[in-house]
Amino acid sequence: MRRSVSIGVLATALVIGGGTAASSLLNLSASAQQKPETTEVKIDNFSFGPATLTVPAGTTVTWINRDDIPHTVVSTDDPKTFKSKVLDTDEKFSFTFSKAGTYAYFCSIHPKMTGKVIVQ
Ligand SMILES: [Cu+2]
Repeated sequence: MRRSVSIGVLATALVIGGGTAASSLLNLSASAQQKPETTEVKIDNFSFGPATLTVPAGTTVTWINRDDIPHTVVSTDDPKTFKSKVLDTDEKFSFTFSKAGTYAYFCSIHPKMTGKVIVQ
């Protein structure tokens, strides 16, 4: 009786231990392959920061206007890959880059403001 109880406890511990190991293995592969990355570009003082951003394909990039002046985020290609509305202070614009490539963009209100997203 006592013996069978302790075997039962051991078996339970093994199942719990195995389950934990399996799920952390699952988490590892999920973060390496499936978890969408999100990266921020800050707009401040008439510039994009970082001006050049390198991300893996599938990344969602969010631009946040921290300037007290309205700005836009518009890709330079034609047709436009992405084009934000006019972003007021603290407004955001997001775009998910699913294909590899180099995406140059600028602010259509202040065309001297330029940036680049490199998708690998
Ligand atoms: Cu601007």
